[in-house]
Amino acid sequence: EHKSIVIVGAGVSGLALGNFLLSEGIDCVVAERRSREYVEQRQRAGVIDTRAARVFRKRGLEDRVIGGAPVEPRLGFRVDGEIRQLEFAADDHRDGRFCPQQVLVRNLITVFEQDGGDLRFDSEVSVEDIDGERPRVRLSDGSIIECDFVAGCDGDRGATRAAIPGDRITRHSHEYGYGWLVVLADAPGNHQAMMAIHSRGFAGQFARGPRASRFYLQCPLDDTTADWPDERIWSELEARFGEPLATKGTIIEKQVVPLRSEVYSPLSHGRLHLLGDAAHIVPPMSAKGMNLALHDADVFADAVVHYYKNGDPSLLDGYSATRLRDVWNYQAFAAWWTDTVHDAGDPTHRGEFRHQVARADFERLFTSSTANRLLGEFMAGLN
Ligand code: RFL
Repeated sequence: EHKSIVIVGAGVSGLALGNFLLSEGIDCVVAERRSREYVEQRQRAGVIDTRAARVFRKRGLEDRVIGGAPVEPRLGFRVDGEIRQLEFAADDHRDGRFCPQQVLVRNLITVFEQDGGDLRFDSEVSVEDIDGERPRVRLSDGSIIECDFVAGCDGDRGATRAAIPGDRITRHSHEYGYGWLVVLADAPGNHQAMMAIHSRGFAGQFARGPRASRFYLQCPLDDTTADWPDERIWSELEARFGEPLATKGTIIEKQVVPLRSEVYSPLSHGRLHLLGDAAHIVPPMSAKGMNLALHDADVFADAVVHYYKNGDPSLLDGYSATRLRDVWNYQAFAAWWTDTVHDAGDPTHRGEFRHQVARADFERLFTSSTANRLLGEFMAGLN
């Protein structure tokens, strides 16, 4: 069996890429290790930024793929219990959508299959000969697919990046030194986004569709979920927000995640190209993980189309450098924004100097239209 492109992983980047290539008539297959049910129910991100939404519009897929309410051009803060609304230029945010990741994923699967795409669930992939002219992909049922290029869209723990010899790829990483208790609950919020800057630590509530919320609580890296019984979660959220929660609901899921940034370089090796979490990780405070994955898929799809339509590999050859420029720009934003909202509240983690600097950075967003505009641009993906 031969395909032009084998896409490993049916997450956001793999499914978006599959749809982009299919709509251009390029023959591809998406192979996913997990079951369809598992992939369709995996709840993570919630915001499609303006840039990513415009990618779907440009490719004629906006109406079929994107759901959810428009992103409101404001963030609600509680700073030591005081209500502070941060407003952004509405134009930059008009096209963004509050769309839970699993809704986007389900829609991408539906559209791909309706349009005749080849999508194989329960197919764990390993890759061979990525250096050669004809890379091969082996599926868990024993079948082998030969291809021109492999798109590694298999996330942080996938098989494709692991197939690159260690001396041909470098991992650049940064640990922020704190974690988040990440909670998913059946609890609608009053706001799309509410965040607490507080001496007890950062807290956030972000809508995930009309009925569910993601809650985040800054916590020490060595905390475990055993340290966080449900009652402690609710009382700590209320202490940091300085007000009662609209609804508490049922906690569906909780986990402790360390906040970190990671970039791999280069993103291409032979005929393998990495996209999404396989290529880079951003801390969740930036809300860019899903969006960078979509931006990667857009740029990579253009490079592939250019190669097949014009016989010109230059965009594919430049894929890594093009994306790394953009990825570092968003890592810079993610690192600054993550440290700012944590240090502005918590003076203990990095000391009084960092605390005061972060407060100054945070206050400037309310007093300087230039600073405000820059944050708004990053949030919209337009910088
Ligand atoms: P995905 O979505 O993880 O998909 C990778 C897929 O590859 C499959 N796979 C394999 N398939 C075949 N063979 C193999 N050998 C395979 N190995 C793995 C996996 O089963 C999976 O289906 O990666 P992708 O496409 O790169 O997309 C990245 C995004 O999913 C990720 O960046 C975001 O979810 C990150 N993220 C957030 N991003 C945002 O933009 N905004 C947010 O608010 C946000 N919140 C979050 C998040 C991630 C979270 N995690 C990871 C726990 C909140 C959480 C809690």
